[in-house]
Amino acid sequence: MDTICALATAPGGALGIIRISGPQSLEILSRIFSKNLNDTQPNTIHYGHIVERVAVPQQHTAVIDEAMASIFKAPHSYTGEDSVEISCHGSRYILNKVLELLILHGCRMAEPGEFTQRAFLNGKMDLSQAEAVADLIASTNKATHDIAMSQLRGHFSSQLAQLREQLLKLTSLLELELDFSDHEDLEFADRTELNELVKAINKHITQLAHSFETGKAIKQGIPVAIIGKTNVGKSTLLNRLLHEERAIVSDIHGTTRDTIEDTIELQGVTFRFIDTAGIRQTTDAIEQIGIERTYAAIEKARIVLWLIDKEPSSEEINDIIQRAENKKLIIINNKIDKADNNSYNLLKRPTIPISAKFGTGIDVLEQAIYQAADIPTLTDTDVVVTNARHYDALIRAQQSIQRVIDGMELQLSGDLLSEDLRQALDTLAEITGGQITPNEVLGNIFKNFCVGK
Ligand SMILES: Nc1nc2c(ncn2[C@@H]2O[C@H](COP(=O)(O)OP(=O)(O)OP(=O)(O)O)[C@@H](O)[C@H]2O)c(=O)[nH]1
Ligand SMILES: [Mg+2]
Repeated sequence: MDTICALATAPGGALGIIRISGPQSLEILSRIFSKNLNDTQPNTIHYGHIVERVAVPQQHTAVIDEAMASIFKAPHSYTGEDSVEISCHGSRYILNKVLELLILHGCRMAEPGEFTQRAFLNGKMDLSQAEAVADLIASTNKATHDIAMSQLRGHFSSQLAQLREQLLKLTSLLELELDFSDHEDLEFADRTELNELVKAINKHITQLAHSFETGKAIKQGIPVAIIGKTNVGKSTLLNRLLHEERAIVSDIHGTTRDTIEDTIELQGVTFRFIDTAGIRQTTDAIEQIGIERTYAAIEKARIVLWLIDKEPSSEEINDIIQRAENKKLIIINNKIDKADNNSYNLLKRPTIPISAKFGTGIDVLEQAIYQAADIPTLTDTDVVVTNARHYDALIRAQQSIQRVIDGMELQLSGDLLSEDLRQALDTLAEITGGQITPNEVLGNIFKNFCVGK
């Protein structure tokens, strides 16, 4: 392992932090620091100067900055290696100069995520925890923060460890069965315990895989489509929810032709609102494409806000209710400031009365949207899968377990089931990187990290 360095903070602040990690950390630091810190105690902080020792035209020492150096020694550091954090002033010139000096004296610029990759390779964390570091840095609200924190603290890893234990137990029970099958009188082993165990494992994996739907929505923002006929006030509502004039509003029917998306936070959860082209019969080819996109937006949405400003026809009601099947449908009665008619005979469903234009009823609507999202109240040990790589592995593990269940129903013998069990174990181990992880997988995981983490 060589010694790497990188800027860990965004340049331009009052202070900047430069990180160094690797066996030569202290040696290289000492070459650019006013004190020799080669044999210093770990977990100490030292005040001094970053210096450039110049030989030509005459020997002198240029002071680059005042700085503090924090010293960590293997294995008690983030990466598990000897490491240093230099904090100095945040000037781009100073930070570049320090990096330049470090490289001159033997450091290499770190790749994105390389510090965390080293932490993984040195056993400081497993792969799912390393991924949680990136999620934590990217978290923008309480929900994404809580999930990343739970994963970083190893709650997902310990559930996987528990599954592993159970799978190993299952394997050994099957082996036991094989041993016994030498005795003729024990030909048909009692598989009650095996059955219960495999079903419990299946249930647990399925639960984890299912949480991905919520996890993905929380991470990317819960998609909410705003739909309805032309001119009912969809774009006005979008603007109202976003507190900005995002979409064009006019009294001309068919103003919005393409979908418009933007996100807001409600009670610590990100929602992605999609304003759509109003639904009507049209001969305009472009508007028709827009309406197709409206239907696609409904399909992708988790929540559908259907705006009306008068009694919808039974045709419209049937159409929307059919399209929004399996979605949370919220029917909104807009333009109540006009108060022409609020009595609906055909639509036998509750509506939320609002005036998008004047802001009436928006609080109630926001509350209804939040509730429709059905975000579980997460405790800090709850596990929600947010990573597609983990989801993929869980699904494959679940398929292996399903084959075990099917095999057991067919009374297959243990040696025929063990291959699928092994596969389930291996697949789950991919998540934590418990078995050798191919370099390209590691590369893919860490390339999206920031440099310096
Ligand atoms: N009085 C009143 N007018 C509203 C209200 N909401 C929207 N409007 C008006 O209704 C007209 C249409 O509003 P938009 O927001 O453009 O309607 P839309 O549903 O996006 O229409 P399309 O994009 O054509 O499908 C505009 O003149 C708005 O000012 C409301 O709550 N009360
Ligand atoms: Mg519009």
